[in-house]
Amino acid sequence: MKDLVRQKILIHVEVMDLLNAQIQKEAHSSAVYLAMASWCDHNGLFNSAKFFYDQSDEEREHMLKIFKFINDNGGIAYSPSIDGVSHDYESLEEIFENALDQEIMITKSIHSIVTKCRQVQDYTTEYFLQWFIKEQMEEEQTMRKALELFDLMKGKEQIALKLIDERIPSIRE
Ligand code: OFO
Repeated sequence: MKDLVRQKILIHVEVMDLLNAQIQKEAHSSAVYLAMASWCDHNGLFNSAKFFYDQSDEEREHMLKIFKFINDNGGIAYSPSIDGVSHDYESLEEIFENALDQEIMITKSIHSIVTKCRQVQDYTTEYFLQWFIKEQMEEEQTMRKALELFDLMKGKEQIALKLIDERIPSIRE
């Protein structure tokens, strides 16, 4: 019986460890985005708050996707414990910068699991992770787009400043 169960394990044992570590990272991402949503809520930035609440939900979905994949393929998924979530932010821009860093870290992590899959010929997991590769590409793009908005605003501030400066000579009439 034990042998029969063992035959059902499609995931290489080293890859399974990495997938469990990834569960931890996705859960951590979810918690980090929740903290960001809270900061936005408290600062009256309700659209951004919704963005991060949704992002937090998505990360939990990612975590569950991996969790189910492990269990459905004869492995054992471990429920993650979360700590080290900061709530200290100075600005919305800083939040999006952190969010981009978070996504880049997750992308690298997914890629390194794929590398391991190839080394140990775990093609099942490699195939499963293709969805995550695409997802990470999109999520990094989303965060970069948000940061571009800040750059755009900075540009506008500069233009506004120049306009004010140009008008200064005419205010003493
Ligand atoms: Fe889990 O998708 Fe990004 O981090």
